[in-house]
Amino acid sequence: MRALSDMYRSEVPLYGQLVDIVSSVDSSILAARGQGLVDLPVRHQLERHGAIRVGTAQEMRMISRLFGIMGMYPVGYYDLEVVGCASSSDLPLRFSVIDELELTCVAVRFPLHGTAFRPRAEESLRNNPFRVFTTVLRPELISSPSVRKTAMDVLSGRTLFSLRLCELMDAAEQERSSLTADDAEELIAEALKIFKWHSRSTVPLETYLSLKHEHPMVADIVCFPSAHINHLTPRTLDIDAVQAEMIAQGLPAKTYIEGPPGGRKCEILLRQTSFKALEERVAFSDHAGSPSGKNGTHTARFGEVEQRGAAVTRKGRELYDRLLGTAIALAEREEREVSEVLVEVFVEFPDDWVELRRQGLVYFRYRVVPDVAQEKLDGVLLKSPMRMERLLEAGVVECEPITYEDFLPLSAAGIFTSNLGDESSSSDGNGTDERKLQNVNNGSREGLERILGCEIPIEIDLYEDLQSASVRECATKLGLRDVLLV
Ligand code: OOG
Ligand code: NI
Repeated sequence: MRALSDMYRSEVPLYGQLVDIVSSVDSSILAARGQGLVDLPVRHQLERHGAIRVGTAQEMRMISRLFGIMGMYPVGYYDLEVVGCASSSDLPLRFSVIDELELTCVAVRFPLHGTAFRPRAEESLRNNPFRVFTTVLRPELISSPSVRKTAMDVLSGRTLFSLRLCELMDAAEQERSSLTADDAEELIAEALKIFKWHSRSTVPLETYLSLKHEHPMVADIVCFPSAHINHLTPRTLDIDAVQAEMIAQGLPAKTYIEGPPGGRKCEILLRQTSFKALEERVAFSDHAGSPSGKNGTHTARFGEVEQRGAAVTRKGRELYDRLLGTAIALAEREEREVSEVLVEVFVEFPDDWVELRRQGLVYFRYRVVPDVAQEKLDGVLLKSPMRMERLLEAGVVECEPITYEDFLPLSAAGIFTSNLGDESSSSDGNGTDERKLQNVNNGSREGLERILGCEIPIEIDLYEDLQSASVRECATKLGLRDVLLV
């Protein structure tokens, strides 16, 4: 991950500038608390997420193996098909090509779906807080048969994984991995090649333009020799401050911060902002794949920063989605800033940890207070079934919100789509809001699972499991059979 971050810093200088802003903002926040960067949990300082887009099922399967070797596994299914259904200059979407899309079309669908590869265990997340949002092209959603054929032909000739990388991966996957330290280093060096940007296209300019006309994402995925990482996102303690500093330093930042509104005491889910994609020079090939002498530009990469809050329960997510949908629709109707309306509408989302817990809106990790005083234990009559609330009140158990480790690329767009009238929604016509939302959730999860050869866990289930495991651990420690959350 460090190697990737270094590579990206040298490729995209603005990324380096952003990382510097984040560390100075975080330092001042910590200084105000009488702390320094060293007091920040290590994972905060290292934490990054990146995104790549691959072309074929085979590439996706190989990427999944590679990430598996690195301790990262698929979590959550993201159907991007619906993202392109909406179009508004104020839409909280962060795709690098969205500006082009806004200009040209209303009903373009993103022919992509994907998952996030990340460590699943808490312990591993502490050591390796890295995730890669990975999407794969869905050729069946490319509307033009000739473009589809071209795309598949070009992709079939691409080799993302070097022979040496394949060998090293095979060795790493042996039951008793036979990789030496040198091999591991070589594996990382070979793997980095997959994520590197090449300012060279494998196709002629006309091919690039025809794919781009179908969808800029298709051109981005198909026309280059690598699955270049399109952004690498650091995590900050205060995204509003980072945003203000980005603007002050003249970075091409968006003005809108996506996700829940700012100004909350209890941060939930994920807030993100980005800066615009770079226009990069590209040298195009001729039909034989040699340099053609023709140059052009491509917007491949953008910058993003995020602030993470608590993981919400299903009930919390429903409330979040509903409020976000209401805010976006209201902002459209009244021609006001979404961010301003969000603050008003989100008054309905409790902003107090106790309230969030009691209403079952956020997941918490519970633990018996270390070295809890005997009189406190004596103060509660420990017998099953015991209510967690009682243990918390008595100071026998403490809790903290569980951090949200996943993404929200669809909530906004999905809800927005469901709030649009039929005439402006995409091809699936006049389905009910619920039906559209179901589409958002289902997409082709099974198709992706087939490619990956495994089930993709639903992110909310993982938080639920974490919470339940922490409750069980408390019960065991206290010698109780049952501790009830509600
Ligand atoms: C997917 C980006 C998704 C996020 O932060 O939601 C993502 C892409 O542009 O390939 O990284
Ligand atoms: Ni991102």
